[in-house]
Amino acid sequence: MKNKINALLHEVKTFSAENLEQLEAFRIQFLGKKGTIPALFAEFKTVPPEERREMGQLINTLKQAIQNKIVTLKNQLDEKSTAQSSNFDLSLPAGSPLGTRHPLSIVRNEIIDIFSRIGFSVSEGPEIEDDFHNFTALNFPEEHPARDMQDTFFIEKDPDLALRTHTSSVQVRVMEKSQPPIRTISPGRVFRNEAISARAHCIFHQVEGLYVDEDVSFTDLKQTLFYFARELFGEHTKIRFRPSYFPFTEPSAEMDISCNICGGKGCNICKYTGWVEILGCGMVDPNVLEACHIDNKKYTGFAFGMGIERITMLKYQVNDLRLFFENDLRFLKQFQSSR
Ligand code: 2NL
Repeated sequence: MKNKINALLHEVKTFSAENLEQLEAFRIQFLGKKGTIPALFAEFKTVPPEERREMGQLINTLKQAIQNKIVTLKNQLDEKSTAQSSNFDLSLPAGSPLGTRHPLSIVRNEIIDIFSRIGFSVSEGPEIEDDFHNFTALNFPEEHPARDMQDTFFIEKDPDLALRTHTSSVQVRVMEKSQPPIRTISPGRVFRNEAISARAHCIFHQVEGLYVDEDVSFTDLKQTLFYFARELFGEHTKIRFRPSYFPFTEPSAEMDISCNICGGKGCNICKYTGWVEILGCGMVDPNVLEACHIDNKKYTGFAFGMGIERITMLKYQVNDLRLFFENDLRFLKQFQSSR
C-alpha cells in the first residue's frame, strides 16, 4: 500500500492539464465517490493497527497534494483564458503616451492669459444667434451684404436664427446686462458660408475684445494692442495701423505687426513688405452702445477681433488652414504646451 501511495504521489506531482475538462477528469479520478482516495480510505480499514498511523498520514498527504494541484492548475487555466479572450496585448510596454493640446487651443489660452493680466474677463455666449445680436445691434444696415445668404448659415426665418458669424454677439449680450466699466474678451467658434480652401473654412475661431468706460480713447486701443502683440510675438514686435471699415466701429483700423519670420526684412510670409496683418479694431460706434442701453454721451469704447487660425498660422508657420480641422496626429503631435 505504501508503494502504491508513493507512486500515486508521483503521478499527482507530474500531472498537468491543458483545459478545465482535463482538470475536472483528474478531480473525479482521485476525489470522486468511486475515486482513488475513497478507495484508499476503504482499504485503510484493513491495515494492521501498528501501520495505521503511518498509512493515515500518507493518505492525507496524497489527498492534500491532489487538492493543492487542483487549485494551482485552476488558477493557471483561468489566467490563460482571460489573456486569450480579451484583446490586451500583454507583451506591450506599460503606460500610454499623453495627448497634446490642439494648436488652436494653445494659442487661444495664451491670448486669454495675456488679456487677463491687464484685467479682461472672458465671456461666452450661444453659437446660434438671433438677427438682433449678430447684426442689428452691431449697426449692420438692413441691406448689408454680410447678412446675405452667401455669408451666413441661416437656421430659420421666424424667429430669425442663424449661426453666429462673429463673437461680437457675445459682447452685445455682455453690454445689455451690465454697465461700464466693461473689459472682456470672447473667444469662440464662428461660422461663415464659404467654400473650404487653404485660406478659408466655414468654421473658424475668433477672439474679440471690448473695453467700454469713461474717456476710453484710440490711444488706449493702441497701447493695449501693442502690449498684446509684444506678449504674443516677442518684445521686438512693432505695430502699425491702417484705416479700414467695419459697420460696428468708427474709426476702424487694421493692425499689422512687423513680420515675425524675417524681422521686417522681407520674406515669403509677409510678401516682402515686412508687415503682416493680425487683427481688425476700432472705436465702438455710438449706435452700438445705444442699441445695448449704454449712454453714448458718457461712455466710449474700443473693440477688436482676430482669427485664431490666422494668428496660429503666423506663430507656428502653418501654411494650410485645413490642417487644423483634419486631426492628423502627425500634425497635432508637433505642438506641446504646459497648460
Ligand atoms: C476682424 C475684425 C473686429 C470688433 C471686431 C466689436 C464688437 C463690439 C462692438 C464693436 Cl460689441 N466692435 N468687435 C471691432 C472691430 C473689428 O473684428 O477682422 N475680426 C476677425
